[in-house]
Amino acid sequence: MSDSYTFTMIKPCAVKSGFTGAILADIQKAGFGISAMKYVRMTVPQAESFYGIHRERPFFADLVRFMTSGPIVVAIVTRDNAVEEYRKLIGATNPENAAEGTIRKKYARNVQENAVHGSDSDENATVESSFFFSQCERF
Ligand code: 3AN
Repeated sequence: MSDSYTFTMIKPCAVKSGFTGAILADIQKAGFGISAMKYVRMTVPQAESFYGIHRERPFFADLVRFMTSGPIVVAIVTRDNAVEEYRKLIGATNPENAAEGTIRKKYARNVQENAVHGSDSDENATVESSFFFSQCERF
């Protein structure tokens, strides 16, 4: 599918470590375009809502604390087969299991502080993109 998109976040750990530029370069080198991007700090209610699907998981409170601990970069990136290709580029959720050369292998600290987010389906890419971007912020 050409012109498909996915939603991504560069998480607080990676922003704090100064990896934003390198991660954006990896994303562009892998053939993705950027159709929306901004720098934000989520509030606790926003993070609880964004990660609502994980509300019952034992790591939920920690995840919300971490994701609100500092600014993040949110973006919509485009490519053919964007959701799947982006998940390949970032690697497994736990960096210990992430393939060599993937963004999480290179920049993640652990399963929670795992550098980046990527939507897991076209449906979630739509929901997550709309969570952060209005129509006039998307190009
Ligand atoms: P992914 O981001 O690879 O789609 P999800 O959706 O299962 O992974 O998890 C969302 C986020 O929750 C992860 N990116 C990570 O920060 C955190 N997370 C997932 N599993 C764990 C875990 N076992 N312990 C701590 N944090 C976790």
